[in-house]
Amino acid sequence: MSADTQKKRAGEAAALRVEAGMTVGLGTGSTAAWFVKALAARNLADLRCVPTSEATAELARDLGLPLSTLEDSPRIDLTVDGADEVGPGLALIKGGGAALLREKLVWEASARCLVIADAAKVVKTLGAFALPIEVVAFGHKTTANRIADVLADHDIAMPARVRTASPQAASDRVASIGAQYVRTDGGNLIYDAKCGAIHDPARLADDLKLITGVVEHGLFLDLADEAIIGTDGGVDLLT
Ligand code: ABF
Repeated sequence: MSADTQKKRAGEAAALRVEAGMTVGLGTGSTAAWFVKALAARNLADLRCVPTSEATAELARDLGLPLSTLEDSPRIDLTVDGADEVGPGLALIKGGGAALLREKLVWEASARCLVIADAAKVVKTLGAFALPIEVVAFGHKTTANRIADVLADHDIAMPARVRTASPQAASDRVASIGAQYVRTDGGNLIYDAKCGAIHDPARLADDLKLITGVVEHGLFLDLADEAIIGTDGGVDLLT
């Protein structure tokens, strides 16, 4: 069975957790897209939906879901979102979709957070997936040097690399410095750190946040309440 079928199963199972009248955080990525589609199909009354990216906002709008903002809906009942890795204790790596900052802001405003993923996302140790780190564009190369120093303190030798758009996308844009860089909805850059294995996620998370120029990182720790994992046989629940 394909990963996409597993993602669809997880997304559809998560949509059944939403009740009429709820304020719902809508995640970003292909798994979250299955959730958004299934939620729209339920036609629940009096929903308020807070998207975690412009891409999700567009999808939700096209499907007729009523959108709100974090400013207008600061208390969210349930957020459903994907992840790049689901580790022990529901520690996550997120940010492959370059939406980690808005995602984390929505997650932290939520009473409950539900992760949805295909089976391959479940890992014993975080870090095989490169850790996304959101960095302000101004002076980003000097910030990258400071990130490298912190990674070295965590025995991670590989330097983080700035995420670039596909060559085709880059060539399609007006040639200007930085045009080839992936930009987040907030206009920042993403650096991806190939950590290999992260043995102390909490310490790494704290150290990264202390770096001037780092806005946020993709370690989501103590934020997920439950995970619905799509499998070939159906769905598994992790708490
Ligand atoms: C988003 O979902 C990101 O944080 C994460 O990178 C992505 C996972 O993508 P997909 O669901 O397409 O595998 O929330």
